[in-house]
Amino acid sequence: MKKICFVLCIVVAFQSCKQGETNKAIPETRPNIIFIMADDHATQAISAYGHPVSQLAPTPNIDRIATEGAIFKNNFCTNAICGPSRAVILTGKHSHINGFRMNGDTFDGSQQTFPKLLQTAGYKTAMIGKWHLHGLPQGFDYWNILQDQGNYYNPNFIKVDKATKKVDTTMVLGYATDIVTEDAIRYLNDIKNEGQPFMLMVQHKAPHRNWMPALRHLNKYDEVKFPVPDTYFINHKNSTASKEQYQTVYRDMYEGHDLKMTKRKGSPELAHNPWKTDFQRMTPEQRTAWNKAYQTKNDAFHDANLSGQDLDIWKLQRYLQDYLATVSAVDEGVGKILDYLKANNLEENTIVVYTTDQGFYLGEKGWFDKRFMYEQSLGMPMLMKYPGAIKPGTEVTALTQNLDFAETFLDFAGLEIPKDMQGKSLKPLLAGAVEQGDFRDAVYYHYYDFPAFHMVKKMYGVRTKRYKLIHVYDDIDEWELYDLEKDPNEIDNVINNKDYDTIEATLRIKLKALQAQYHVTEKEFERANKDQIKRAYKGFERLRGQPMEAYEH
Ligand code: SGN
Ligand code: CA
Repeated sequence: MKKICFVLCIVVAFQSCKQGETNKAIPETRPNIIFIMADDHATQAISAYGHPVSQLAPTPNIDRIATEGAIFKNNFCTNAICGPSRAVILTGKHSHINGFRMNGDTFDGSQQTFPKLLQTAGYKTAMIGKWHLHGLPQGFDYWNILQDQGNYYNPNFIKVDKATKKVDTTMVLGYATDIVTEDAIRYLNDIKNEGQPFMLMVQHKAPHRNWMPALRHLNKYDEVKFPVPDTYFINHKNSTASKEQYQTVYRDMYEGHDLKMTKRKGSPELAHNPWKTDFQRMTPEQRTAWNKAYQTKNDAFHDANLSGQDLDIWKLQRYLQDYLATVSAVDEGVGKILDYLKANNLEENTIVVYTTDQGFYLGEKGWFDKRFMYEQSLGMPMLMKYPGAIKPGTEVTALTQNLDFAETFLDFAGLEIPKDMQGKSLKPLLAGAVEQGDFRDAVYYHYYDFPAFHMVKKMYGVRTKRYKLIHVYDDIDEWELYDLEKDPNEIDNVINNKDYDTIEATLRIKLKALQAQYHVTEKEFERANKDQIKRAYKGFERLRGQPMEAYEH
């Protein structure tokens, strides 16, 4: 007994000495950081931003972050696609510097990231949910990630097995958003008394395609009619890239996989199901509840016998009902985390961020998905609260980016921002030490993933407070110029309008200056092989509007 007591005393003494040292080097006020990121969550679907769609499907918990802290009204991504945005967030560097330009790339995990820097400085670091960078996370004490894109129902998670210390992939029963939230809360509970600040990344799969709501939300928006965007049936006469995309709701969504359409009940033609993986993952109970909800709605759809634009609008309604129902579980999860912080006295000293990897189209221009440099996908919702430093109700109108997140967290943690990071800390802005208009005069963008899913061509450009200049290249070579004040829907490409010649010239100079500032070289503008492009168009053409046999019932 004496011996045990002696060993215990030594351990306690050693630990308090270790903590004492840490505390001396870094002040105790270092905030905890909880970074919550959804996947493809449009600004239009967060009620704090006020868009009419979100008013019919409010997000009261996410909105709490805005009410208690700051809402960013002009936050943008540098490259509107999943993996690249995540790599920018981790490194504070543009895609061409961190090396992750498109989804198929592999993230060089050995490079500097903000979680690694926080970990070295004594933070406990964790990453739970969608990772999507290929390769395993580095710089985290704990991680538990969804395999690949992740599945909504009974998803596979990859983590290090505690007993064997080996990396293990296991199917976890339940709904992805809930599992991620629960693991985040369990983690917080495990570490809250360890005396170290923490940085936790909670990264949901929802509301990513194919928008499968939780069972409790399957009927949530059945009765809601969402507004049809003015541009839903636009003809894209001023933009070849817009004309040649494959992400139009009424042309490209798969009837089964995306729209959950089924044949009329009792129909004999329900056998073939190329998208059955999601469905097959479900338990019999889940599948029964799912079938019941959708078959009832689908029978009503068949009775209505819709065609033409009525059918196109019905598809938009089905898309939005499902998309927003998947958002509901995310919002509930955010509420649980906020409640946990409050109940455990962690609220005062914890920064909470809510964002997503990039914006998304909810029918604007007829589209779903992202990739383009237009407002819906270039824009990224961003909310941040920190009672110690951010005044409730703060509105940030400065041009900010996902490129700034790493720098901001390091700054709040009292660490030096490495010189090779390319963004700027948002801390002075939030403290009112910098005028909103002085923070940044333009943002730089570059999307590379072509030819690929949705066939959105490569493009780069510059956006200032009022104007946007885009160069679309690869199998075409086209410039687009928009006056966001006069034409917020970006349908009037004024590149050939003489009245804008001076503005265009100024934007071209700005674009060159940004490319020089961010060390962009000629090799970033390589074009794809022509045959490869042709083959891709053919391949994706075959996939357009896959028929409803896709879901078997
Ligand atoms: C999947 C989706 C696409 C989506 C990409 C990239 N198709 O391929 O619609 O653009 O992911 O999304 S699906 O039918 O498989 O859902 S990202 O968020 O990972 O960048
Ligand atoms: Ca995404």
